[in-house]
Amino acid sequence: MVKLADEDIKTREVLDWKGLHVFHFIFSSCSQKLRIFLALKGVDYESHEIDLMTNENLKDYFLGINPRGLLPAIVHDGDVHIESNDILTYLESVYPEPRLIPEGAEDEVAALLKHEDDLHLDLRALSFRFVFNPPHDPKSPEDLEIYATTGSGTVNGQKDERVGVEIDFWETYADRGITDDVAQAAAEKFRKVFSELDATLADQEHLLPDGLSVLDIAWFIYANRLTLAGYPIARLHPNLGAWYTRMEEMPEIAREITLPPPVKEKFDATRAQHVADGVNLEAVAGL
Ligand SMILES: N[C@@H](CCC(=O)N[C@@H](CS)C(=O)NCC(=O)O)C(=O)O
Repeated sequence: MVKLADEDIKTREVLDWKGLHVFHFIFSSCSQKLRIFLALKGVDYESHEIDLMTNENLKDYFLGINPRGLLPAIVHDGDVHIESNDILTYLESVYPEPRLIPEGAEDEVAALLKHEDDLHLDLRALSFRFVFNPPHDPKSPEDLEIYATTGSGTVNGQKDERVGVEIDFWETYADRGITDDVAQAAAEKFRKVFSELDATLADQEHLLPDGLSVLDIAWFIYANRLTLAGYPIARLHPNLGAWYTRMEEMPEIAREITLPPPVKEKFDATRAQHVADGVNLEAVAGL
């Protein structure tokens, strides 16, 4: 679990905060996952929105809380926790009801959540190429210099490599955008994992036999983002498509994925334009 050490945290005021504070952004998929989890648990929290569109995550203040500069992050009674899946696992122990990680399935859930996290940059690539309108601005060399040099640069006292991975992503994005090859490789990974999930859902309602769990929340968020990207879930994976429809009707979920106007209209227009130009996800990835 990634609870930061005292020396990792430069924004010292948070060490005195009481209660649960959540740093998040409306369109951040990992933030949506955390907000749905908290809504299902019925847990109130103090909300701190960090605007990823204006690089607020690269300001001293936020890098002083999460040296990785990523959302979400939480402060709970003065402790800082980062990494969305670690945050969910931690909060499950603080707020055990209703259970969203079944007893005895902790290791299996951890392995499957790691699989989900490993695909995060693929999800980001498909989001940037096929969803966002206007496209996400690249980060400038000056922004990336700030990213590399601000905050403690450590997680649990050790030099953290994650910022380097992020900077690589942003440099490649500034240089080449998201190429067809990158989009195809990402779509192929999702097709594989969605086929596996589809097989699991052939004879059960949720991804674990015991009922709704963090796995449903985590994969639903990915499926939602890919739907916005134009991935044909119901056509390629009928059981997953039916599960998706059941999940999106839950009020705790619907609230977090509803796009405010004019964002939905812009995303719809982007997809329609991509289809008209023959550069939509289905065409590019041969789905
Ligand atoms: N492994 C991390 C991934 C977090 C992540 O990449 N978050 C994105 C938003 S979904 C972010 O903060 N991006 C920073 C940016 O866009 O500058 C987690 O699960 O928390």
